[in-house]
Amino acid sequence: MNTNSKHNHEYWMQEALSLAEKGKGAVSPNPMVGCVIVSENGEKVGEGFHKKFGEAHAEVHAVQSIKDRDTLKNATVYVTLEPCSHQGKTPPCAQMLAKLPIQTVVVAMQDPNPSVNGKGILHLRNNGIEVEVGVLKKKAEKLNEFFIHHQTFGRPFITLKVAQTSDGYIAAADGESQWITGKESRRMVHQWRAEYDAVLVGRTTAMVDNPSLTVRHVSGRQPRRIVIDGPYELPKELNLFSDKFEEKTTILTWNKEASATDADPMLKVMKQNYFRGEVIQLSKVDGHVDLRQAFKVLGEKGITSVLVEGGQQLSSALVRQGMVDKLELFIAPKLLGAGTRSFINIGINKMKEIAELKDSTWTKVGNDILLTGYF
Ligand code: AOF
Ligand code: ZN
Repeated sequence: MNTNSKHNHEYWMQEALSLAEKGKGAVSPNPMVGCVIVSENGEKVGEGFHKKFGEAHAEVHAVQSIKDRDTLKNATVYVTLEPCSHQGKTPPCAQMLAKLPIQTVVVAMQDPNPSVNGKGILHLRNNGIEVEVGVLKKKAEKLNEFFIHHQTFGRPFITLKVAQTSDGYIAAADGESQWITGKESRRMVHQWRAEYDAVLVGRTTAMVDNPSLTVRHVSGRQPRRIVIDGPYELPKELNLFSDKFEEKTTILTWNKEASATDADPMLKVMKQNYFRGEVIQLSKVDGHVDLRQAFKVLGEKGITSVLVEGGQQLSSALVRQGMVDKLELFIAPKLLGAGTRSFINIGINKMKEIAELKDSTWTKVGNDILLTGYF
């Protein structure tokens, strides 16, 4: 068997990608990484993936899983991300691999992290190891779209999630919106909450829906909950502030009176109500919290992804300012006839200004359909 054929490379890289995915929800802000080691005669002899933030990298687990060290001779290592070259929380993987009697390292994509970014590949090549880059690159990039975005732009990847009726309404005339979609779609959203670093809502949604934004119906870790409250006036009794829930709720405000200390009387009351919050003071632009600054600060705090769950005003502002990366739009086979129309108002009046999503796909979820697309 020709162990280096394109077909084999893709086969083993797919295994490594499937392994990487097992780290979903547990490794952020670091990437999901998987690694498979294939011996000279074409057998898989080792595998591993990055399991938890701050712990051993995928390559280390894969090498540790090898039973017979002799099988490493002239072996091929498949890894979904360029092996690291820096001393971080763990020693550099490229250096570790370069000391093994392996022949080839096949990498799906270069690491966008500035402390690696090609240096891992260079180190392997300088030590006589063949390196092939780009096998299943698109899939690897998709898997780590949050990590790549955060490393490249320093701010989180932003997804806008919307549920609407088939006639385009996001709420009834009386403002009620629970529930437009079916339970399968709602379960999917809870799964996403467990996978995104943070969930964000605007002030009106917090007031009208009083959401908890917690993960239910599925198991998984809780995301950070973020609410924009420019004037810093939301009632302290809202679920976001008062539920006995350990995950922090972050309030983004322009109000200069707000502060993160006990000198802030509102925060003091909220803390008595079990609030484990954080207040981030930002600039005011056109009467609203400076969203660009908000995401920069969140990025600096290690938040790589944000799921925006409403409402219309916040969503429109984000789309207008070009900050939304992905749209997840659920469309239910239901009609509301009159109500709040269109999940965003982005001021497009002419056909020639029409906005078209990229890489769009349609998926059936229960009785709803889900449109996924990129801005
Ligand atoms: C991971 N897991 O399997 C690989 C990573 O903070 P450290 O020391 O864990 O290093 C994190 C960086 O290492 C990460 O941003 C990425 O550039 C590189 N590769 N990271 O957490 C892994 N292979
Ligand atoms: Zn590493």
